[in-house]
Amino acid sequence: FRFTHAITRRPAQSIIRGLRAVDTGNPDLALMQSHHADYIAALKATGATVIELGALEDYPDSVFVEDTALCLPQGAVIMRPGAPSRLGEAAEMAPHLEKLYAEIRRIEGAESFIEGGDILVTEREILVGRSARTNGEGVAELTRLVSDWGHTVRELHTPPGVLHFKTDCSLMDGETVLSTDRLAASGCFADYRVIAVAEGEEASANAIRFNDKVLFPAGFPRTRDRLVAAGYDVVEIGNSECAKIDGGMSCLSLRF
Ligand code: CIR
Repeated sequence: FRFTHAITRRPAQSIIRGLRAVDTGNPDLALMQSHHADYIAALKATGATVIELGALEDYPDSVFVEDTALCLPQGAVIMRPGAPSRLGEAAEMAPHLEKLYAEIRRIEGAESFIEGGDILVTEREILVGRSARTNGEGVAELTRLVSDWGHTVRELHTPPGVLHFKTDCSLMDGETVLSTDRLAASGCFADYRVIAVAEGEEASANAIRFNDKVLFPAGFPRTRDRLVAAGYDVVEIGNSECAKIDGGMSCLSLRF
């Protein structure tokens, strides 16, 4: 959760065609841009360098850069998003990571699909939830790619109907995760301290610990209060527009 860099991408006008499980109306671009600016300012306030990439109109969901790559200390792995409309976003990210990393590896198998939103990196292991976007072949290929970098991958299941593994959980520090009850009930965090998301506030499980701050979606006061009581410095960021297309705090950046 200590990072010197983040990569973000400006939302495109095509964001109104962003994928969503349930249609509750299109995001308002101007409001999303304002939330996005607040998000970037919060990252920078911790002292990190933020690389802000330009909008990609051909990819409505490209603001959600997290899904395109996994950034580890030893190198970066380019993902193969399982959403057909998002597959090309990974190739758009690769040249930027090539400038920053000595070693880049790629998920390449024609049957392998994996999105960064399904990957939670803790200080001990990499947890990957299979989902509608991430399959067993994708997890197996990632496992092979990172093993000689010293990483262990543990394969889990994203709860049914939940977009990504990290839709329902976030790393708060080396031993603590924020999680919904429906995900923690699977026992996947038995070796961690778990802070439970308040009932009815499941949409706040996707937050990020970034250096000394926790970036947390606005509008979930009971869960926010639990984090504050646990000693975290919580910064609330508006997420109403990203939420309409199933996006949250982690999706909006690559962190390394
Ligand atoms: C999608 O369905 O792919 C986007 N509308 C939302 C992606 C959210 N990304 C993430 O959780 N890492």
